[in-house]
Amino acid sequence: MYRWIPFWPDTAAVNAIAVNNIYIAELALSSLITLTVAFMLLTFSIRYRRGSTASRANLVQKTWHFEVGWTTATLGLFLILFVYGASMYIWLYNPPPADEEIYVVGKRWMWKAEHPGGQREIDALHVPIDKTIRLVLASEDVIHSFFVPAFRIKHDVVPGALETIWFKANKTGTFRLACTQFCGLQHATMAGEVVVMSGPDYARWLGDQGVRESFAEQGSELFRAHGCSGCHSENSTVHAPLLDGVYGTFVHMQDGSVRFADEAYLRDCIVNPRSFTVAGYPPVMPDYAGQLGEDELLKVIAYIKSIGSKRETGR
Ligand code: HEC
Ligand SMILES: [Cu+2]
Repeated sequence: MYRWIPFWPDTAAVNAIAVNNIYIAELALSSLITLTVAFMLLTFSIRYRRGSTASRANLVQKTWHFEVGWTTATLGLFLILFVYGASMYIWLYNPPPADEEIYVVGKRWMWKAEHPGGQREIDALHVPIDKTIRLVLASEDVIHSFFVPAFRIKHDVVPGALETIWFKANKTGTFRLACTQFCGLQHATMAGEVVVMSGPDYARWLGDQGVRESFAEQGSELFRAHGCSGCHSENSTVHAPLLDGVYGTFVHMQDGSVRFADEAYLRDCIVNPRSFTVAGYPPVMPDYAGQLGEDELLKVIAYIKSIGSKRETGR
């Protein structure tokens, strides 16, 4: 419908439709007002041009009605647009429950994606159509920005933090993926493609990757190899919390604050354990900053997310 607008990019996700609609609404309203003002400007210029016979006598009665009405109407219209835009923003930045979660690591100069089944790919992202995909984004080095124009999603990927975004593709095909944060000499080459496939095609693709271990299983091995299980297990002599089902709960801290255990929290626990302590436990957890790569951290986090859902500790 809006294909006639020059340079209109592909639209291949529900997120993109929402953004299109806002864009169209803004364009329409701005055009309407600009045209109205231009039209009146022209009309009055012609009507009161030098030499015209239009009356220039004072108004019999001065009225503010026009002025107030016109200003309030435009203000109201733009406020409606504001509310509409803000609600869309909230919708776009609050991931709905995901059908699938994919981990993406930005690194000079590539995008590395890892599927829950353990399938990995570089500078490419295969996803099924009509499914809500949640991406957990991490950076290995500097700030990158994950951008898929056809989905209208773009999110900075900042080292030392985990970000999440979501999308739901509604068109099969291959779409551009790019980094939009100048991240060094080869920044321009930090690009790839997103391949949206039908459900069966996607299942076949996953099966063809020849992986043996799921992402969480790889994390479970790291969990043992790095000694986490030595403290965080039932038969440990150290008084450390069991991590079963901690993901998605609220955790009480020693200092009285409460934190929500999302991916970013779990990452913080591992690389930044000195900055806070879980209530009721000694602050003995070693600092793993620098010992686990971003990739490995994501695996350990995926493992912690995968274990248990009931906590005996009753926290
Ligand atoms: C020396 C024992 C020890 C080791 C080794 C250890 N931890 Fe911990 N961990 C603790 C203790 C004690 C706490 C609670 C106190 C605190 O927050 O520092 C904790 C807290 C945590 C929490 C927060 C738990 C909650 O209930 O919110 C997470 C997550 C965690 N550790 C993950 C790990 C991972 C992953 C590793 C391995 C890379 C690891 N830990 C290694 C002792 C340990
Ligand atoms: Cu980059």
